[in-house]
Amino acid sequence: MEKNQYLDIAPEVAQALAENKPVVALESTIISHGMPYPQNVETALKVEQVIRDNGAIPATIAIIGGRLKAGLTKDEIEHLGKTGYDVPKVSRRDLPIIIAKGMDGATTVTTTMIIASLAGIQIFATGGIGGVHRGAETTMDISADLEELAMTPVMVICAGAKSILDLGLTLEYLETKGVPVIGYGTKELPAFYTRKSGFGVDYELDTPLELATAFHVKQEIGLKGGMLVTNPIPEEFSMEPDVINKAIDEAIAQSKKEGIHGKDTTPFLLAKVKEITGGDSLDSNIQLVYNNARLAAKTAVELSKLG
Ligand code: PSU
Ligand code: MN
Repeated sequence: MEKNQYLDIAPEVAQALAENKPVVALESTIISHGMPYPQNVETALKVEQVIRDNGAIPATIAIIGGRLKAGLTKDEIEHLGKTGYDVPKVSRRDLPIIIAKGMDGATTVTTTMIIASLAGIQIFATGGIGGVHRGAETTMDISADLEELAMTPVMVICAGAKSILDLGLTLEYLETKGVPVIGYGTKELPAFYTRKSGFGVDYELDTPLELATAFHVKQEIGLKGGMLVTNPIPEEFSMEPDVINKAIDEAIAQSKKEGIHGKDTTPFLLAKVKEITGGDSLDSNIQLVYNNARLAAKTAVELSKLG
């Protein structure tokens, strides 16, 4: 693979890719904007270990000093976690400026997919994706994550999307863009903190081999874009739908009142939900990330065998 002049692939990741060994990408907005310090750093390091324990090499992705990094050091992860909200959240439109200015940046699902793809990594595990926001018919607030899934050949394994979004419209958008939405062991879209949302997915697949095969076929027939795998939070860590939905409604009301918009909307809503629900939602959030990392590693192992 031709190396991009702005890209640094960590030696261990580069070696795994050269030997066609399984690699899993991880995002960094979840570290800087998704969780408080020090839990964010602890989780980011442990999720890498979970990937190793399941037979793959982790590549946490971020922008450090204007360099696109596929694979971070412990110190770089610590830096992003400690700096938190002061690290810019970087989506597709922000990327050239952050690089040109030599800045640090936390990558969203969108930019993690872009950098993973530049590095030659095909599988990416995270918590939740962005989507069509509630009220998008007037605000037009639709995450760039959906367009990226339509364009960039990376499988994203998440726990569904939070109902801070309009889940029905998010699914419609993905359908229009030709992005397969897979339920792992379920026919229903999970809603991050809960296993169910009331919305159906396109297909249920039940093993890492099935996931890898479907993604492999998509590449082989030359279809551009990725695939979205939604993996329900394990039962024992899932939250009461009433509790979480009430918190989300409150958070949305608060964001309207404060006139929050643009790239601040998602981090604001996530922080508010966490504030309202206390430590419970953080615990669930951490556990579902580990659960997605396990599935991503196993799927990467199968994909590497398909060649
Ligand atoms: N949704 C979550 N947790 C997150 C995010 C979204 O449940 O951490 C982050 C991801 O990095 C995602 C980004 O790609 O927010 C989407 O932001 P926006 O809606 O501004 O596109
Ligand atoms: Mn937005």
